[in-house]
Amino acid sequence: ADLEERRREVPLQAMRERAAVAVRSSPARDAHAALAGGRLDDHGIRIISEVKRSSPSKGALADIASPAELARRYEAGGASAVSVLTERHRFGGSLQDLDAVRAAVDIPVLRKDFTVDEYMIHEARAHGADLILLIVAALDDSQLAEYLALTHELGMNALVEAHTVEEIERAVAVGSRIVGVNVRNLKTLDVDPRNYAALAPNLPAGVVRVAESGVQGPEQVADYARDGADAVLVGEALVRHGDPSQAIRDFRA
Ligand code: IGP
Repeated sequence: ADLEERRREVPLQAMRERAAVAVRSSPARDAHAALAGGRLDDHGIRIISEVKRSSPSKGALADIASPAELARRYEAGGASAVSVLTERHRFGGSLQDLDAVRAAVDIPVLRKDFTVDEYMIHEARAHGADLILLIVAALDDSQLAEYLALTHELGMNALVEAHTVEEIERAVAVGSRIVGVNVRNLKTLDVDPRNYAALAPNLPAGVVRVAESGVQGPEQVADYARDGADAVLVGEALVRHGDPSQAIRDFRA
């Protein structure tokens, strides 16, 4: 169902209560710890593996019969987190997909959607999300600060997504702890992995650095790692791969 419909069914105050129940019964998993680089005995870069049925630029990507099974394969391959698209119209996702994935794995789960208000943040936590997406380009500074604070209050982390130097600066200024650089141009939808190297020097030490989009194979993952990314978010290449566990092992080799 769409946001307006969901709001009628479960109004804000009721959703707040559901989130509060979830905070007590099923606290958020620490996505920041899962994505931060550093452990010497661990190899390679962290992978955030996405459950993505379709996209506006490519249409249908994969017929995912069981998001839970796919997420279990991601986890078995060594993924550090799972991203689940919950937006319906453009990405074919749902909150049911989020519920199913959260119940299937032990790693942190990202609710991937266009967060536009407080309601969606409570809703994410009520559905088990450990991490939410905040897109800098879609929010003003006070919304960004407010939504980040609420996310942290609910025990979650936010992946704060930027596309430009200015957006990185705005993300950092409000205290983001995990910043993603999406190499997809939002206007043209063109993907250029070189954008990561160009923008990454603007990410201060201390934030977890995530490279988003544009991974076709191990080569791009290695490039992002060399350019200092702690983690990389991969969708299409994994949902299209016949053996997603092996794909992740290859990415991290
Ligand atoms: C994954 P790709 O090229 O591996 O499928 O990209 C991810 O970066 C992409 O799904 C994404 C996205 C978003 C989707 C990044 N930011 C915001 C929806 C909304």
